Amino acid sequence: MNRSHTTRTLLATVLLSTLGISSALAQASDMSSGEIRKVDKAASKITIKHGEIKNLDMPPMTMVFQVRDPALLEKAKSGDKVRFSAELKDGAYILTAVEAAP
Ligand SMILES: [Cu+2]
Repeated sequence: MNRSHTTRTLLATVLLSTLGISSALAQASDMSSGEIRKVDKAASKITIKHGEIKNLDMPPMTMVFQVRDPALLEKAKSGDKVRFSAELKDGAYILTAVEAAP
């Protein structure tokens, strides 16, 4: 009885750490590359000419993203080459992270 409990606990631990690793990898690969074309602070929107966005299954294009984090709006400048993450929420494309392209 003790042994099987230990085995189950071990399995759960292995499973959890595997999930943790794969979600970290998923986050890293969810970054897409692009170039900022326009920052509209009043409307909290940023236009990005982007490459393929794998997690959104989107081909390269130039489009407008909504921004919920004011810090992103402050940092972003037209012409910046960036890596970014975006998500589809309530029918809107939201920019969730932006960093300078390596
Ligand atoms: Cu797009």
